[in-house]
Amino acid sequence: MTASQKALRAQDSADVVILGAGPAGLVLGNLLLSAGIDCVILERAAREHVQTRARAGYLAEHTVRILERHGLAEGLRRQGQEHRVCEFRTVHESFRLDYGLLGRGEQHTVYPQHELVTDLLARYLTGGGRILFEAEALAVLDADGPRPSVDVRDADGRPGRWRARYVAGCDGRHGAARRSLPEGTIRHHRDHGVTWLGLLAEAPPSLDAVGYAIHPRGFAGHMARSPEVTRYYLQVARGTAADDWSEDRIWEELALRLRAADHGPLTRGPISQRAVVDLESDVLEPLRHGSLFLVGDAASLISPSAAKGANLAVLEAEILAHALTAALRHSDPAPLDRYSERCLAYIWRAQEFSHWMIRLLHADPEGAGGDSMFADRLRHSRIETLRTSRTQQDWFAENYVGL
Ligand code: RFL
Repeated sequence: MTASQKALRAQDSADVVILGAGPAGLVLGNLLLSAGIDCVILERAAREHVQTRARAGYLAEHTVRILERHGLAEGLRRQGQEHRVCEFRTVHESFRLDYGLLGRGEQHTVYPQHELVTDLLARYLTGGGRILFEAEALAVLDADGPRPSVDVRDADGRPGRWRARYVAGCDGRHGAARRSLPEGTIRHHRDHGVTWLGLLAEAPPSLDAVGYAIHPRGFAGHMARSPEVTRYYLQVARGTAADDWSEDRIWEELALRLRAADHGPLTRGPISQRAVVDLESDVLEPLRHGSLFLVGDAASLISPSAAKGANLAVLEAEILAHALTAALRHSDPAPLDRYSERCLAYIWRAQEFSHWMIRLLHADPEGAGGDSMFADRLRHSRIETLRTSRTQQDWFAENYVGL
């Protein structure tokens, strides 16, 4: 019998059913496992897909501390790279901020998200954790009652049902947890009117810093992922398809916006992945509906401009793990009652900073209303304040790395 066939037995159950094996689901699974809580993870994709999906890379110190606290940081300690400088380039000037010396003196650890996911998964399986791949959650049922359940479908389309005491929706923005929320759940949503072409280049980093180019032709970004791989972003017109740009055109435009002529050439290499990202944010309120809890991207989608999504996912997973342990081990429901409020405070703070970054890096989108020159002047002033004011730099550093 295959793992997914086992999922189809009618009476499968676990105290906590976790939907999704991203950073949120796997951190939660590991923490529950070490607390001796009976849990299972249901993951729609195949294991290979989960372990190779390149996404985030910048982990805040707070995130590293959580992972360390629970013995989950071995890989990132071994292979992660410390980053603490970002460089802003405009057509007028460029300046660097060593945020490791500003604010709280914290820095990022760069460690590709799929490597972290691979580590977390290995650890979960070694500890005896249960996980079903290619098991898609369809709906969470009876979340308001004492015995919720999750309808699933395996890769061959066969249905099954998992019974639970609690369900953790760690299945991202298009998952079943969000679809199962009652009518009237509040979803605060903002489309920032900006689109990025996200690129992974098989090329060493071109700068020893995160690079942010603020250019009349649009934003361009440079972020190291490893000594061999670099992520680049190019702001493109809404509606652009991922394959619309040739590799030559991409490198020329990156070089132009990052002002390679003044600062040195970019190290080119094959573009191995490309994706179009419309910058959008949303927050669901509340993050709890009866026995169903939203975690990570399922709780709040945050534009990647400030690299907060995976960091929030890990933080929320730890908060929920403690709360579920208190409820299931010590019959103390109070931390679960506080889960939504606690997490929303972090989420809104991260959203606010991410919004500030978007307005720093991009011109006002067309149709935003008002005088676009006015918005441009404001943006110029914002950059100047960041360049010249130590107070503003401290604020930036604290929010850039912190949560
Ligand atoms: P994930 O990682 O999306 O995992 C959700 C999992 O759920 C599965 N799933 C289902 N499983 C069962 N049934 C269903 N119905 C299901 N529907 C979905 C999926 O297959 C998947 O395995 O969510 P999670 O765990 O909440 O983690 C969130 C982070 O992945 C995300 O916030 C970050 O990647 C955002 N982000 C970044 N965050 C950072 O903190 N630092 C960064 O440097 C950073 N860079 C980025 C990013 C996101 C990016 N994209 C995707 C726009 C760069 C990019 C390009």
